[in-house]
Amino acid sequence: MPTIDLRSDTVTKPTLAMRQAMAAAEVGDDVFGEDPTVNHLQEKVASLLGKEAALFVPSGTMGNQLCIKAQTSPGDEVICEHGAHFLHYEGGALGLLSGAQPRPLAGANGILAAEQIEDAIRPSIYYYPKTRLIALENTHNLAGGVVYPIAEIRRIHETATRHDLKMHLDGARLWNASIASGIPPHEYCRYFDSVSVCLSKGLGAPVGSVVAGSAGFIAHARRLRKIFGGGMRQAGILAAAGIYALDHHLERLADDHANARLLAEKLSTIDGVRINLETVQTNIVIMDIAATKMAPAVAVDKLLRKGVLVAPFGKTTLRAVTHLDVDRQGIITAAELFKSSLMA
Ligand code: TLP
Repeated sequence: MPTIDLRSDTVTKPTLAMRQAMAAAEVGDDVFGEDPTVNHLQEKVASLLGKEAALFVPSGTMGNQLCIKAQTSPGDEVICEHGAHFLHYEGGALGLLSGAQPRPLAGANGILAAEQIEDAIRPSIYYYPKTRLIALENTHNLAGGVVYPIAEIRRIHETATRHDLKMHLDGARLWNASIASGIPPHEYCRYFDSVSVCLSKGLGAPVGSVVAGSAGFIAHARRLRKIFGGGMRQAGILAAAGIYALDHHLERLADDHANARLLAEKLSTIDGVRINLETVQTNIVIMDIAATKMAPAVAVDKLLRKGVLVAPFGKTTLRAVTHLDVDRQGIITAAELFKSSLMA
């Protein structure tokens, strides 16, 4: 029986060549700033994102939370889209770690318009929370991997500048956005004060994210990383995987996008499955199976028995994510197994 794991692009295993790069990595104590491979990764990512400095962190969650903590005070408000990852999948860390509160707004397929943000900015009257930060997500996970249009980011940035607000980008899948749109990562990042990108999603590294910003911001983030328990020692072994991933797995994200498109097109022909093909722009496919009358947990179980792993993603929806460890043939097989599972 095949195992086709489409639960997330986080499930990839390091390739042999990646493991060899990890084994050969020069290391040092990174809490002392002495790991040459970590330093190399940080310089490489800072340069790709067009920022002064960068910091290697254990996860995308820590990346987001460090960036938010560094730029807010307790009682501040963070404007975000209502499906933002940090609202739903980071354990309530915004309130717990930063004492800030979210101001979630409903976007169109995850995309907020500058006017919506402008309307949500608090007047400076003493009893209001202080609007401090605008946090965007590119690609937008819950919306189905949607790429943020750069023209809208530019308009949002104009609004932020007019109101003296900071901008944070959850760029866990910024690499996918860049490959899909042809817009280099640094072009997106110029509008943000802080950016968090992941190495362990589509890029296929086993662990790790990187935050980037000004040198002053990164010095602050380094202190917060230690406080959050994220100071790592001979982390060059992990950073080497990230360097390898950036050198070898970036361009191939286009294959994942083509596979997601193929999967979405095949699945949308199944009776009772509804997919908004407009949102299938990168490596994520979200499908609504309400009309099959099958609960997502039941569908997940049926598929599991046939060797296809997908994630329940809402009351009536499932999510499938394409990645390095699933090829085109795997997608074709998965689509057939979906058909027999959901129609039976
Ligand atoms: N997303 C995971 C789950 O948590 C849902 C996934 O499988 O997609 N930002 C975004 C946009 C993310 O999608 C994720 C992970 C994170 C941040 C957090 O990254 P990690 O898991 O490294 O903490």
